[in-house]
Amino acid sequence: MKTPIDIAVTGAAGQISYSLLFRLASGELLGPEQPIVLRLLEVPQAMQTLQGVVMELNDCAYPLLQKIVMTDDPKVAFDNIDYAFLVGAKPRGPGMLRADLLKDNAEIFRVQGKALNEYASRRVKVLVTGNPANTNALIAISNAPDLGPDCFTAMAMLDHKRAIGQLAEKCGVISRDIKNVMVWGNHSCTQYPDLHHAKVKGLDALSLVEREWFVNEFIPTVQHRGTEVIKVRGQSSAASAAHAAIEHMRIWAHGTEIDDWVSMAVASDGSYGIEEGLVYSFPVTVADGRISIVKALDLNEFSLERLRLNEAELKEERQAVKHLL
Ligand code: NAX
Repeated sequence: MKTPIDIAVTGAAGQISYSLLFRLASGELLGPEQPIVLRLLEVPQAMQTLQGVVMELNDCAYPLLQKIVMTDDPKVAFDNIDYAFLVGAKPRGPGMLRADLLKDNAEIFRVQGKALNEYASRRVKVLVTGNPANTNALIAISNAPDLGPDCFTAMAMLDHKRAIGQLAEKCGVISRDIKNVMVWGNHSCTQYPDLHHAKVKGLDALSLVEREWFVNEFIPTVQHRGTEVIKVRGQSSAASAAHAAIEHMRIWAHGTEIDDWVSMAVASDGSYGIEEGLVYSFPVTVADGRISIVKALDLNEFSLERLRLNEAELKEERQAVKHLL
């Protein structure tokens, strides 16, 4: 039997985790041979709900699930972990300003960044899902100097999958027929889902759809998909977000396909003129656990303008939390 691998999930009593935990426990991330320990972090008020979720996990009798740790202490949650799904964050309350939300959540990620720095394995892979995900990841990076930025990412995978879903529907193909879609920038309505390099069954996507559809339907649909799901379902995206989180980590652990890339928010290295250090979604490839930004793609003025808008928005977010960096 292999040595178990420890995976931390924060916000473990929330709705994304209600889908995520059961899929992790069944072995979807690391495969059917790899035992795991789940280390679940919540706030004290949510411990009873979390207890109920743990009862259900136990009731599944998953053969790979070696142990479950429930805690409200980040030190315990992050002890020697190799993977961290940072899902927990405060939702935006009624009348709450975006700046207030940024500040409240920033504090959570300052504390968790410090705890990861001290207690996590030196090769930990951290995925920030809790919003505002890019800036939360930036705060965690700033508070984890011994780990370094390469250990941290924020989630753009749901946006990436939404873009593939929309294009597949439009072209009447299945998702597997689509390659090289990308989503640039911030996980917000400013994000830029880009089809300029996308292929559908090997053909240029933009030769198959009208430019009008790309600009006036595709881009806004992907940008506002989260709001639309809330309107129709009455609750924010949960199962799709959990799926995206697993896909993101699975690809980080096992690599991208040879002829494709995915979108991940990582610390910018200055590529495409995006200020170094900002956590920004780029097209990336992954090999041997290392993420590389896809370089030197041709971008027209239409795309560059949208990339700059995202950069400006992320700089504004950074400004709002600068006391924590
Ligand atoms: P829920 O409100 O259902 O769950 C959040 C959980 O986090 C709660 O149980 C809460 O008690 C817990 N929590 C709060 N502070 C915590 C702390 N300091 N430590 C540990 N746990 C803490 O939200 P859910 O629908 O699960 O969404 C979670 C986060 O994901 C939200 O911030 C949401 O905005 C964000 N999303 C991000 C997406 C992305 O693509 N990056 C897409 C989906 C989702 O909207």
